[in-house]
Amino acid sequence: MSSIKALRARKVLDSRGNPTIEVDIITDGLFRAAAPSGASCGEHEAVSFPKSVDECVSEVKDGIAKRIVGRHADVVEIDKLLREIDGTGNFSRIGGNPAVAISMAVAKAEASSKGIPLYAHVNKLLGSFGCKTKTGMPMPLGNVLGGGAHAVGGTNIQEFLVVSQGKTASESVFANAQVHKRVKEKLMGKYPGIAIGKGDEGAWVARVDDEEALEIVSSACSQVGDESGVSIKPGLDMAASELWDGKKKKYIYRGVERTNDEQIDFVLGLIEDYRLYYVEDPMEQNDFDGFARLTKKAHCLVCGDDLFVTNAARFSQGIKIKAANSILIKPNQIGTMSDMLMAVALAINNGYAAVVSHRSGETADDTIAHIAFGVGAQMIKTGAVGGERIAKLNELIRIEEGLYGN
Ligand code: 2PG
Ligand code: MG
Repeated sequence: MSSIKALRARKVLDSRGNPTIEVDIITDGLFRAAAPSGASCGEHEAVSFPKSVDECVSEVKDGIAKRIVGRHADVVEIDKLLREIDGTGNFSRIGGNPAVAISMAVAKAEASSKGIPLYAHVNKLLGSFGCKTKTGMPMPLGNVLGGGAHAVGGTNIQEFLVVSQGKTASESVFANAQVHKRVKEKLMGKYPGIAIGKGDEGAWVARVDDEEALEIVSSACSQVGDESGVSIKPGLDMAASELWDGKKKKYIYRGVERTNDEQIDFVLGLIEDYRLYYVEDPMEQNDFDGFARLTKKAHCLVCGDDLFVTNAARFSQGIKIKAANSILIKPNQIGTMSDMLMAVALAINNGYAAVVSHRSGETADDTIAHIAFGVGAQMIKTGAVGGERIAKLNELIRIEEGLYGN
């Protein structure tokens, strides 16, 4: 195992133009990682930046680096140290984003010291957390149309998603991009003259209502599926916490308010009518019971994002009552590779589908492609187009090429 000779940190841009942190770990080489940021953050997530990004970066350079330099590039040990330095349980002192950037960069250095790709190292680490599983190519889950917290003037529902299963990573990735294109053509055809923009993740944004949006996305999926021979299905991230009004105890849509029971019926109706493959966060982040009631009746994957926040303790609570059948895995929600892998291990050992995910604010960092392949996740949610999104999608194509040669 190599030792850490230096740690550098800096403030860099994310895809929304906001500042985030990038970290270099120097051993025999230079290993770099950058943290993403969410817009629709769960209230139980690690605190990404408790102070300004400048202050957090200075703390890493002036204080935390001194505790890390000289140690082995051993991600599990460094993760423990980060938790100890922070001491709060949710990174509200040093920040989940500085922590995750350090953790991911150390994991890369450790993989290199072992002479294996990052994904292979991730797979071994997962084994050490009690989950022996194979690596495997995830299906890309891409956001093609949206609104909510990611776009002003779009749909109520945050993300209209598409998942493709081609024979190769390349086929799947290109199928999603094709659906993205087709959705624009359909919007332009149906509403000539309508203003169409793009949201934070590169999904199209237009002033259409939720069911119309689903109509357009699901017909684009079947058309492109028929033309390409790839299996393509629609899905949703409802990001229901953003719709929830805790005082009224209702979900507030433009022109409609829904009680808990009405929300469950509404989502179940959408699942049936549009044969949805996947629904994320259909209920607000504290409604374990609503999630469980919906999951019992839903014939599709029901995924907890803001509900579980990649947190093994919250996830265990959900597993007990079958609150979902899938979990979103976002490394910066929990702050370290080790904690993230604990959540993945729980998922796989309990038959939950793991979906490794980007954030709406991203950089060109491609670590999640290795995580998703390394743990053999069912899906990787990382957009369909756009520089910071294709950084991950193209890395999947490279990983596949490395496996089989080309
Ligand atoms: C989500 C994500 C990513 P954000 O809700 O799943 O699509 O959005 O990063 O804004 O939380
Ligand atoms: Mg979500």
